[in-house]
Amino acid sequence: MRERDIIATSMATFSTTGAVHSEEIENLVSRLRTGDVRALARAISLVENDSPGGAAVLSACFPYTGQALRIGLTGAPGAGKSTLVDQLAKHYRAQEHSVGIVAVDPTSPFTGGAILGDRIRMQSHHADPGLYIRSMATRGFLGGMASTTADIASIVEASGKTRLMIETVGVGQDEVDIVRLADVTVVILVPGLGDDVQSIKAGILEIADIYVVNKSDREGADRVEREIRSMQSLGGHTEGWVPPVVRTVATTGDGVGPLAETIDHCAEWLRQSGKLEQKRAAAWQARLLEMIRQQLTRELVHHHLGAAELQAHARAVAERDEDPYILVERLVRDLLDLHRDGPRHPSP
Ligand SMILES: Nc1nc2c(ncn2[C@@H]2O[C@H](COP(=O)(O)OP(=O)(O)OP(=O)(O)O)[C@@H](O)[C@H]2O)c(=O)[nH]1
Ligand SMILES: [Mg+2]
Repeated sequence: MRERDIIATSMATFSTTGAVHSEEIENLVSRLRTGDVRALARAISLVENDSPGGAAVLSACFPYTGQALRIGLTGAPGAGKSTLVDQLAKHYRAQEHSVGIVAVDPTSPFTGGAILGDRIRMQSHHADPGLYIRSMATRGFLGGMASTTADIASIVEASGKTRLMIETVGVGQDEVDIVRLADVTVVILVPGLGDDVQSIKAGILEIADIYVVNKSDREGADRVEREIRSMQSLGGHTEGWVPPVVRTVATTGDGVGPLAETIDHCAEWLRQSGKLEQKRAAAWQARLLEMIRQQLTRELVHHHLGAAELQAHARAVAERDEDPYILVERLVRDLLDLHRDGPRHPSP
């Protein structure tokens, strides 16, 4: 199929709902495929704001995803993630890769927030069409952080990027979920934060494919590396892979070449061993569940649970006039019944 036909086919499903101007979306996705940065930004906004065209955009982008290598990078605030991501981007650009960066949680006190930081970063790459950086605020997404990040990453990838980096702060549950979107996960540690390694031990054991000791120009890099090694005796998260430790100085670029090689090596190992497929399927399983949850909520809100009704129910439940368990069951059953009898799914 020609590219336009592929996009048109995925559009057809959505145009029947009448909610989307399919031609406009088709046009938008064709444009972002040719590297039009404004089209890319607009497509992302549609999804980020949960606009009616969002699902259609994602569906039209979907056939063009799955080829890029997705690298997740996480670490404490100020660990040097953005600096390192920039260096990796530079490295990949020199290798003729096109690069997309999605930075999540820009609210760190260290850099005054990524809004400022990323604007500065954007400037230094300003004229490079092979690099796209998008930072996401952490305000309440209907679909949850991980799901929205995944969607945005897909759109960026569909624009033809072959290396996709997802940068997140910290190692909380949200980050673990986000990082699950990645093929290869890099956990960044730095010397001089006391028992930092110990305190985030559980989280990083679960997700790290590669450890980076950044700020290795500082004292204490040896100790961090030793701590990582001693934790590793407890076992890694992917069977058959012992996460390597790479030292870097992101500000000078020292160690960035070896880090890129280690990432490639890990990706190759994942591919060869069949673990990459497993990882991606597991990520999709979590995402599908999340998407179903989202869609049900949307339908519910759309059909018979407006803000006013929700508020009325909430008040009634708080005053013990209504049983929430029975209520929720009824709402969902009504929704399903509605669809069974409705025009979109006629009963046999
Ligand atoms: N000495 C030294 N400083 C570094 C190194 N890498 C980064 N820095 C500095 O550390 C500070 C934080 O770097 P960022 O790249 O903004 O760190 P980040 O992890 O992205 O920070 P947040 O996004 O705010 O969490 C900056 O002042 C960097 O210049 C390094 O290897 N050595
Ligand atoms: Mg940063």
